[in-house]
Amino acid sequence: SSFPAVLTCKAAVAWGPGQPLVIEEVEVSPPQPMEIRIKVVSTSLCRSDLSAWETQAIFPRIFGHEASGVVESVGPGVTEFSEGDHVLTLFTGECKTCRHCTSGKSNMCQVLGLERRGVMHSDQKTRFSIKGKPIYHYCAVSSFSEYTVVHSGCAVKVSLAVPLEKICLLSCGVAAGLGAAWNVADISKGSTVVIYGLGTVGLSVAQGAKVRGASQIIGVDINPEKSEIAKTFGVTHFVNPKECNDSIQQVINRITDGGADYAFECIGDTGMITTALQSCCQGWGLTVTLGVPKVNPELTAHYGMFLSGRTLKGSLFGGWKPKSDLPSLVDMYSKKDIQIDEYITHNISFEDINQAFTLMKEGKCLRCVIHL
Ligand code: COD
Ligand code: ZN
Repeated sequence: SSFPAVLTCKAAVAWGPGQPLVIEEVEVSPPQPMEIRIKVVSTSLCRSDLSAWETQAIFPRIFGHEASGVVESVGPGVTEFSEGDHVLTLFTGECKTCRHCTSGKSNMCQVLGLERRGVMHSDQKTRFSIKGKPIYHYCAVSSFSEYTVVHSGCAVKVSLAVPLEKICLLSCGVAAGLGAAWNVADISKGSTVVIYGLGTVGLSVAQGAKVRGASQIIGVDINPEKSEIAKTFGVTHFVNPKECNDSIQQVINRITDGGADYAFECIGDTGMITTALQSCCQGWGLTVTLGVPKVNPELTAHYGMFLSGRTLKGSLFGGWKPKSDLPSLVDMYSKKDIQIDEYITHNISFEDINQAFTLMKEGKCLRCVIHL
């Protein structure tokens, strides 16, 4: 096909922190070497988009990193994708050649890892502009746009048979939670699990624990409305810290006879990591962190926590190697081995994208899928 040209499309632009997004006409450059341009089909709002929109300083910007779409054109050197392929975007990529990608131990790609400056990995420039003025990216994905450009290592091809408007959730939240349960913690049958924060990420840890046959799955959340929906994903006990007279760790230690086998932090609050450590058992208790803290990134924990044999383990994207591993999760979904649809509490049209931000701020949704 002929060399792709600049195109113009609608994108939801954030002009400043916390300011409602504005649907604007943006210019999207052609894919550069080893990049692809994607027509976004569906994208969901993740808590990290909301946090970055509220707290970061890089503007104007196009958020969105949990998305599915169809390849519109490919840049020079791309052989892995062609026009019409169905893809999921990857907020942390996989180059398959760096030390981490070849280690067999890590998904922290050194070339295409989490991008924090709002530009493309290859040239530190943007592929979006309005009248020549650059519009910054988010996590090198920026899916709140009808078209976006990503590095070919930041997308994965998926079967044409699965519905793109559902599997976009595998691009971040659902996969992150399942991976934390299966890859990072490797939950064993009959074990006890406590999960702090019952958003899509925490409830995906719950689903992962249920699939592994955990005997108790305790969910902790300050939003009482999470109690009912949590059962759908396998949560057996719901604890609301606001309704406890004792400390949360005391409550968990009582329910589990001395602490859970595994604790997961899915709130993004470093104080909760200490509580999580205190609520897993001596000897082998494992605390896994998934959340990115918005404030106070430093941890405090008594050394006794570790002296008594507990472990604290960090993770990004559930330890999945995104390109190598996501197709198998898509297969599991098509065989109904994992649930995704149940996390979609709202379907929203692109023009109404700000509603998704409001719903998430108010704690009234799990995932809002935005249809472009
Ligand atoms: N105690 C108990 N529950 C709480 C508390 C508290 N103090 N504060 C908030 N909660 C609950 C909320 O009521 C809510 O139910 C839940 O915690 C958080 O859920 P959501 O829906 O807001 O967020 P998620 O599930 O989409 O994501 C939460 C993370 C913190 C995991 C997320 O923001 C994050 O950091 N993502 C992973 C990091 C990452 O990979 N980032 C790169 C791209 S995402
Ligand atoms: Zn995310």
